[in-house]
Amino acid sequence: MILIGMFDSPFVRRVAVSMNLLGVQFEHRNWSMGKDFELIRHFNPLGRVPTLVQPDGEALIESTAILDLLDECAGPERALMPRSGKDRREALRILAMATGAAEKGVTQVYETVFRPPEKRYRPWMERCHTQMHAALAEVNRLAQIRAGHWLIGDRMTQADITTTCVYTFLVDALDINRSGVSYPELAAIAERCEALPEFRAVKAEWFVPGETG
Ligand SMILES: N[C@@H](CCC(=O)N[C@@H](CS)C(=O)NCC(=O)O)C(=O)O
Repeated sequence: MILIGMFDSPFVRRVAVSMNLLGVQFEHRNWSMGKDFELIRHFNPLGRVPTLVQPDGEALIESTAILDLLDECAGPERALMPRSGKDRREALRILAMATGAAEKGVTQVYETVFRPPEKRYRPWMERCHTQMHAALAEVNRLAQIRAGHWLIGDRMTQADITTTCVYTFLVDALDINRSGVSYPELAAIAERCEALPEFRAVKAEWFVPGETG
């Protein structure tokens, strides 16, 4: 399988980490959504990453859909999402908050990278900033309840993986802890996960996207 997209993207990285944890081999195409737009569009008309090209040539898009395929192939015992019930709903809730925070972070990055300064609209940036921090605070609150444990149950799940990828991305790209805001429980989860080889193997420096980068 071929995974398209750079590992500084939380969406690409959560797929790569999940593949590592599940022992799924993949080739990586380190293509930038900026300068490699046309290359990406060749596999995904939407021009987005992650895109996973399967052995039969079919390209799967949207990290959630890709993770769903990985879990299905792994089988119910090894799947990274809880199968059903309260644990699954709780995991989905954490994922919605964490990926929502990442989306609001990505929007803020694009606003500065792709728009000339005179076209930027400050109230929109502030709204995204508020939403991102509110979502992070909510995941941090949920993590506080589970302090010292995995977010769901007694093993690492997709909730921990995605939370870590999002937190690391937002620290790297937007320096979210500046101005005194901090998320100690998220930092603790990230520290625990980032130390694992499956995360370390797919860590990339933050790369500012753009038409030439
Ligand atoms: N909902 C998507 C979000 C993916 C996403 O936002 N990817 C960004 C990189 S972090 C991208 O490809 N942006 C280019 C664009 O949307 O034009 C997913 O989960 O896969």
